[in-house]
Amino acid sequence: MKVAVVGATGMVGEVMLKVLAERNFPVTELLLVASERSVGKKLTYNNKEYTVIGLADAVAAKPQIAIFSAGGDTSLEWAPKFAEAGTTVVDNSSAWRMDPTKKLVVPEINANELTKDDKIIANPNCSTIQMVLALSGLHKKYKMKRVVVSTYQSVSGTGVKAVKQLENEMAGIEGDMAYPYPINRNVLPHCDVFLENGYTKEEMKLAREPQKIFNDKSFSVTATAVRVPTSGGHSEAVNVQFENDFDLAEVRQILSETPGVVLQDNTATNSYPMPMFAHDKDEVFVGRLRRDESQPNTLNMWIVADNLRKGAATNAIQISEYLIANNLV
Ligand code: A2P
Ligand code: 11C
Repeated sequence: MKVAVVGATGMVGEVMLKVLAERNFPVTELLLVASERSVGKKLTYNNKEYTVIGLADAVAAKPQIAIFSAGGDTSLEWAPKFAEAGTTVVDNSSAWRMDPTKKLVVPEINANELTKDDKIIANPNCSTIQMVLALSGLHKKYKMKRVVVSTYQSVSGTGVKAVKQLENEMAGIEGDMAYPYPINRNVLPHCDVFLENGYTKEEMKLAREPQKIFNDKSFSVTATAVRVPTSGGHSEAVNVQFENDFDLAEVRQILSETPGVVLQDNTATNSYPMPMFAHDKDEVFVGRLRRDESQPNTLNMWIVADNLRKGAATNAIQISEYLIANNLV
């Protein structure tokens, strides 16, 4: 496969290169693409040095797959140009996710919707991916009615500038701020921009994307997204009400059989998911399972994943692997 990684110099791009190499992705030719600022820069993949190229040269090279993580504006402008040239784009930005003509894919849930005609495929938001994957088997069995999610999102979700802000604050160094307030020793109820309805864009991604991924509008999601001073790994407290009652032992069984999910739930041994365990892992970790005693058919759970891996790079690469395995590129 001739593969382009667009945004190769970024935080997600770096993890994409690592994951592609780890999974022995069938790369025969690799194009590393970034902004004009980075053209000529050298990057390493599988112990080999590559020179970063610009977008126009990458389109002209007609890769079979282009995996994008270069922001929404870059995707809006350039993904159609790649598609026009015959390249299948897997895009990690929010640009195409809610476009009704584009698929929004978590491979374990809905990769079977993909066809050869899908030339721009959207990767969901990181906090959405881990939540829907953990809920997928339970939704099938008990049918979700309503989900209330509160997130505890790491600074790596915002990008390099935010990681630097946390590091500077921890070291007592003054520097550029990615957030309107300090993040060290603080918690910001503010991920992404505020919208007219009072929610943040991140909260609305969590509210809207799951219905599209499950192709099911019969349940609703409401979210509060919060930034916490962890460097990597997003955590989520999820309260889910089902149409049908459940048995906790069966819930555990379903979760332990859900592909990509790891059950980590033993209060006797203080075993529960945490960002420090999820770091550099591709799985979604689930624990603190307990019945909500305040209303029927309702479960409380705690979900953690590495937001740069399953939340971004790994999911996009799994989509690409599915395309190849099913002769869709
Ligand atoms: P560059 O490093 O040249 O700015 P992050 O989200 O970690 O900031 O990374 C964003 C990625 O998207 C980087 O690789 C960045 O490249 C790339 N990028 C940003 N803007 C553009 C653009 N206009 N054209 C191409 N790549 C872009
Ligand atoms: C965060 N979820 O942690 C964001 C980062 O829509 O892909 C990814 C933004 C997106 O703030």
